[in-house]
Amino acid sequence: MNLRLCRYTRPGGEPRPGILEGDDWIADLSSAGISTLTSLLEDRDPAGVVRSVLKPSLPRLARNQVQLLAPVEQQEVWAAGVTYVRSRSARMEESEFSATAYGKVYEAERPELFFKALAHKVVSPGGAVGLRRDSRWTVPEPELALVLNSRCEITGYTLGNDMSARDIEGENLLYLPQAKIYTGSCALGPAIVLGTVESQARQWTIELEIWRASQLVFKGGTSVDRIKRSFHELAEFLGRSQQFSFGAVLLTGTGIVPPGDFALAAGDRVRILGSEIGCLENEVMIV
Ligand code: DO4
Ligand code: MG
Repeated sequence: MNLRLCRYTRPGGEPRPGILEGDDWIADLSSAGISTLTSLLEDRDPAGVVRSVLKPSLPRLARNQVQLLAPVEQQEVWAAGVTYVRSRSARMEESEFSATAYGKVYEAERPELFFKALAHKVVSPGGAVGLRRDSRWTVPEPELALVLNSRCEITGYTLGNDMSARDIEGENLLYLPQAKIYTGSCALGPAIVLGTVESQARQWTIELEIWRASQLVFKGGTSVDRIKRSFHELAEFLGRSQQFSFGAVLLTGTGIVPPGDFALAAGDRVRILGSEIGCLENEVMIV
């Protein structure tokens, strides 16, 4: 059974690490002396450490009495782009001047990697992701996220939403940071799956649902195995000549892009479902 490491808080309390058990329970790891995700993920075998403390005597909390937080503490969040054929074609269609750059980066040895968010800006499960007020065409990008320790080793997997303003991105490649980095542009969660190797994670699927009032206005899915590059390759490039003292989270790119005439609206609900990981659900708000 996979272990799903989460971060949660009770009203007025400090964030704590826990293990999600089914849909309804969280085992409190802080009662076993594990006070942060970061320290656990630095261990050579985080799944082994958790298994050794996950006893029936460990206190459990009902999930509906706590608030789940994004499973990130001081880690920077980075993202890879144009790792799926679907993303390459969407980018080439939206941009008049930069189509060649997207075509080239898909084939190149060096991947596209960009900074996405500081940990304290990441939106938690149930929080609101943002729509820039100067964008008319924003979409969610549901992505598998690699959770890396300070040695840039993959310690687990979570889900991420790389919210993207396609009109701003498509206007000029140099506007990419504005299209990608703004209030509420990155959500992570609901948990980090530990103890899984790349070959297993590549069997997973990711699905996206977008709800407007009670209508399902978009549904799509992809297989993680459609990612062109290996996870090791992406992590290795990120860690080249760059130190992450607390580790990092690396989104691996999107393979699901809604049709060109679809744009998110305030009040929409975005649900990203990942095999083994769970569901990352957020409401959309103008920021
Ligand atoms: O260069 C554009 C960003 C691509 C991206 O975020 C993705 O493919 O997921
Ligand atoms: Mg993306």
